[in-house]
Amino acid sequence: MLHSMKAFGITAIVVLGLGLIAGVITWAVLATGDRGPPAPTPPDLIDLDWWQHCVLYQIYPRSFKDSDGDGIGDLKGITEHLEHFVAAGVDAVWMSPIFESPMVDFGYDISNFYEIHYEYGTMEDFENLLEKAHQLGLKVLLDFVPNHASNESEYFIKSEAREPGYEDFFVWADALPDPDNDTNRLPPSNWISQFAGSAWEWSTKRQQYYLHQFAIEQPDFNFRNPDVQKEMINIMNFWLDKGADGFRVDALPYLMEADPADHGGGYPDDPLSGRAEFQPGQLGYNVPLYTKDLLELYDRVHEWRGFVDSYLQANGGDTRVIFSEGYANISMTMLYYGNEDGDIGAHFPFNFDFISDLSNTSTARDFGYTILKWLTYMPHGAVPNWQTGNHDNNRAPSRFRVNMVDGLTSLNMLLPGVAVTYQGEEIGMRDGFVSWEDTRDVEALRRGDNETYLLYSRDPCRTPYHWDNSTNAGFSTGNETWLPIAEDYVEINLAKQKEDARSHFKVYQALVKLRKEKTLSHGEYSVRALSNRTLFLVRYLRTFDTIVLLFNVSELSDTVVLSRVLHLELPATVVVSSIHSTRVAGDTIEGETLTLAPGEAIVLRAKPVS
Ligand SMILES: *[C@@H]1O[C@H](CO)[C@@H](O)[C@H](O)[C@H]1NC(C)=O
Ligand SMILES: *[C@@H]1O[C@H](CO)[C@@H](O)[C@H](O)[C@H]1NC(C)=O
Ligand SMILES: *[C@@H]1O[C@H](CO)[C@@H](O)[C@H](O)[C@H]1NC(C)=O
Ligand SMILES: *[C@@H]1O[C@H](CO)[C@@H](O)[C@H](O)[C@H]1NC(C)=O
Ligand SMILES: [Ca+2]
Ligand SMILES: [Ca+2]
Repeated sequence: MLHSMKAFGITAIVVLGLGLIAGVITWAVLATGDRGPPAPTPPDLIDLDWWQHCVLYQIYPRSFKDSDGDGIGDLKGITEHLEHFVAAGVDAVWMSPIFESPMVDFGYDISNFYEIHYEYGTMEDFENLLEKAHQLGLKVLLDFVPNHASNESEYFIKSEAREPGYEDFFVWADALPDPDNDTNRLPPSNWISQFAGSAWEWSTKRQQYYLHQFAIEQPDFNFRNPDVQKEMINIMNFWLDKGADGFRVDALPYLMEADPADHGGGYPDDPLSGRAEFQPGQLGYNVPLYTKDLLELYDRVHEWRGFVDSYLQANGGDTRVIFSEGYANISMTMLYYGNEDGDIGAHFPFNFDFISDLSNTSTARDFGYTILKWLTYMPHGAVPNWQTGNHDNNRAPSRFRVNMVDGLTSLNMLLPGVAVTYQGEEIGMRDGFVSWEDTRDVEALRRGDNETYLLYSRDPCRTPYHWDNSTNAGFSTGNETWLPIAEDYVEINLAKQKEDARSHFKVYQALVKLRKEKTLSHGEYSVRALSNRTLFLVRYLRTFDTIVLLFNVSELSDTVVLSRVLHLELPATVVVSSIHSTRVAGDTIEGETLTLAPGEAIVLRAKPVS
């Protein structure tokens, strides 16, 4: 299967092999701090493909920019502001779903996979967006949501009506009899939806249950049906033909469920977790043995990778990519890269470890451990990626501490591989407060009540982008916005940060610029905790300057001994520092010790290792 990918695998292996091909050639080194033209690329450093070291920015279209005053972000708003990505130094954007949808789950419930949602604009608006983005040198990825459709999609309506060709498009099953009550019916299994309650919903029309791993309005496709598999390829093909550069693929761990054929014709119950803190019907009550991480789902990912690779071969142009989304443990996550049989999967699975494994109580040792976890488990030759937030989780400055913003951006930008930015992170946006009355997120509404909703709500990280300090933060000229604007927009906004001498945005820009150096695109890395409070990340590549990040992740100041930082030869020069640091770019660091304030991060340029 998928022979066309082999070439990619080999390229990636060579690229990530990086392993300092033992001092092959010595290049003239430019003096630190006095930089002339960039050193030429040694012939043995392979050119990376566009995605392998890109800065990838997630746009949440509903909250990016409203062009027509209805309080909802839209495609024209994005198109008008594409220059922002160029100014920031972003290479590629991916947009949360823009397709026709009843918006129960804000676009993750798609009713027509081939149309643009009317609140976001028209197909022409999308084509204009794509054209301008490409002119500006930006790649544009779409969100592909294969697990489910909206129950208002033609697919579901036809399937519910048992129209030939669609009858088995979704996962339908008969009710089970209730042994205690002849007139009652029971769902086919005890499976629980991600948004709480049974994952099975009764259809009066069809007199059967259908499966929905997410909301009742999001019936799961039946991936055991070859027609469904074909339709997914058709959808991808349609958007690649439009010019999309690839896909972020949604919710993959839930793609497939146990096959009744393997279980005597019925759907097996998930085992109970036995955890007393969960009530029946609450996520966590069951262990999702039959509903999550099924090995067969990876075959679909391999197939999609094969499709985008063959599309490239047939149509030329730049590589079309697949970045997979799924919250799973490290071994199941790594399988998205491919398996040991040589079936290559996604270009990479998104790395959520900064979100799932770390918080404001994490020490520098926890940070080091988490970073090395991914790099340790990742298959040889694969491309890592990093991110500290997205549209499903509280924003990083709110989960960690606000004085850590620049340090987190530094880690993201200086670690090997792809740096992912969630809309607003480049200016250090924090969670907005969203009252119960203003709550729109289906997960908060279905899992929580007016007391507990903030435990589940994804609204706080989705409040509109802060362009400036004008009404509605410059997001919209309307009287109302679909979610409230976070109150701190007067202080935290892009226009101000462009003016201020030091700002998160300027730190972001400086880091993106630094990323272009060969040390960061091609170099080796070392990550280590110097104490519970401070960690270092060193990037080095023989005759290229060594780049060192020191980051105090704690609430207390910390004095570190610089001779313990691998490959750091003093004096070194500050290139970037967090905005509250007393050090500024150009400062020389030469003492034996260095004291870092709480949350402080500094990035140093030092002599090459050879
Ligand atoms: C979709 O599901 C919701 C919730 O059960 C229901 O109210 C609505 O009528 C359904 N729509 C269709 C077209 O079946
Ligand atoms: C039996 O089930 C029916 C339908 O769900 C319900 O209306 C009825 O109250 C149940 N009877 C008993 C004794 O629980
Ligand atoms: C990850 O989950 C899978 C199945 O969900 C399980 O078989 C495996 O042991 C887990 N691995 C780790 C490292 O926890
Ligand atoms: C971490 O954040 C939570 C709220 O998100 C807060 O209650 C707690 O005090 C914080 N802990 C530390 C050590 O900062
Ligand atoms: Ca609008
Ligand atoms: Ca599924």
